[in-house]
Amino acid sequence: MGCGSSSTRRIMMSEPDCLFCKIIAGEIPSEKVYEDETTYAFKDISPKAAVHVLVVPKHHYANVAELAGADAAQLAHMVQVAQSLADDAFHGAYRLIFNTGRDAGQSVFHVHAHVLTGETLDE
Ligand code: D5M
Repeated sequence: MGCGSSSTRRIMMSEPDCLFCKIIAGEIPSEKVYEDETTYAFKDISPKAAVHVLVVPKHHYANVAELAGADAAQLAHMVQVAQSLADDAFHGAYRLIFNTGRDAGQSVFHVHAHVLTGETLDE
């Protein structure tokens, strides 16, 4: 599959009503900052830091637990992408957030890593 994200070839699954699947497909515009075979990253529309990027797998998973169970290599690859973005933006310092479940603030049910960087963050 390449990019070190998975040892087995996986068919990319998308959900017809998923906002992030539509962004990945280019059906809804986004400010792309990174893309490879398995992973897409774009600026959050409502940034909470100087640099706020969402890193998403192209394959649709509802949340990080589902992703971790199905493709741990993809999850590790997303962390590597986040690290690389923060290396460029802010000497490798960043906050990585996976909101999981509506009561924890998840509003889009296609797993995404919030990467907050580009400035010193409040504790
Ligand atoms: O995070 C969902 C995030 O997705 C939230 O920070 C806003 C962002 N969002 C929503 N729509 C868009 C578009 N169209 N472009 C870029 N960013 C977007 P959650 O953890 O699910 O609350």
